[in-house]
Amino acid sequence: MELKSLLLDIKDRIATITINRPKALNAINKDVMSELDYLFSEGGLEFKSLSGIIITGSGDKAFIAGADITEFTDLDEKTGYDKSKAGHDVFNKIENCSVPVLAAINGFSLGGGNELAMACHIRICSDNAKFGQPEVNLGLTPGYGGTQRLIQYLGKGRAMQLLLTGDMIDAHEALNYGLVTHVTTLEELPLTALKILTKISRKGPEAIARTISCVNAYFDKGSDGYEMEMKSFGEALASAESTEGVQAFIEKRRPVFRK
Ligand code: CO8
Repeated sequence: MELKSLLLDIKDRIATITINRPKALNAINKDVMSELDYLFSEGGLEFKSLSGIIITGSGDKAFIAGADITEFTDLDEKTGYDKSKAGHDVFNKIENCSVPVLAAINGFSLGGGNELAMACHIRICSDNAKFGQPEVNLGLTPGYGGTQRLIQYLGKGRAMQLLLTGDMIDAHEALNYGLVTHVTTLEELPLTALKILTKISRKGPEAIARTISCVNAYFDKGSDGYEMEMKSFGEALASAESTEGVQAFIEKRRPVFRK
């Protein structure tokens, strides 16, 4: 698939996906969503050859200022539901990706943009970043998981306040609330993102994938995360990856998990 609204750069096993609509503050339109869907589906990114994925926005003003509001005028109840569901499906693929996905938030992270960031496994931001779910200003509710995922990071009280007021919070509040784990300058944001993913790339890739699944299971009402953890531990223990990891510890050397 030819990418029109996303830029893709792959270096040293780390893919950087840049939402590239700076004039519309990188708002998620049909193209952005279908291109993200393509990248995170079979036949898109080759996850086996990757150790991390960064999602960021083009320019120095916005990560993503929401879904593209200009596309809302043609929607009705049925197509609105369908569009919301399509977005949920894509963001679920990102959340369940076997390779860690990090949102490098370089400015406004609003509405559907913040919902995308929350579907990623790790969020870091620049000090100019602003976060919010302003859908109520438009007489709308979040439609890409905001009511469900914001609670996971902020707790019900803070999430409810942000969702009901449509207020924005700044980078430091987001750090205090646990929505992001690092605040850096805009200039240092890409390097900080790379450092985190490079550190993870030295760990066992199967262990990383299993850990992501177990953590996600906690939030999946249909899964028993404790049971999954026990099963995962047994499988990990029987794997060639853990044989190498344990042997390397005993031999006092760095493990070689990837050829
Ligand atoms: N959609 C489309 N265009 C946008 C969006 C957006 N979400 N945000 C900004 N733009 C455009 C502006 O229209 C403007 O375009 P132009 O230059 O052609 O007039 C350009 O980007 C620059 O924006 P501003 O001039 O407004 O820049 P400011 O610095 O003055 O303000 C803000 C920046 C505060 C970010 C402001 O642009 C704003 O409030 N944007 C809208 C934010 C918003 O409400 N986001 C939530 C959208 S709803 C949503 O995300 C729901 C997700 C679920 C969808 C479910 C399926 C339907």
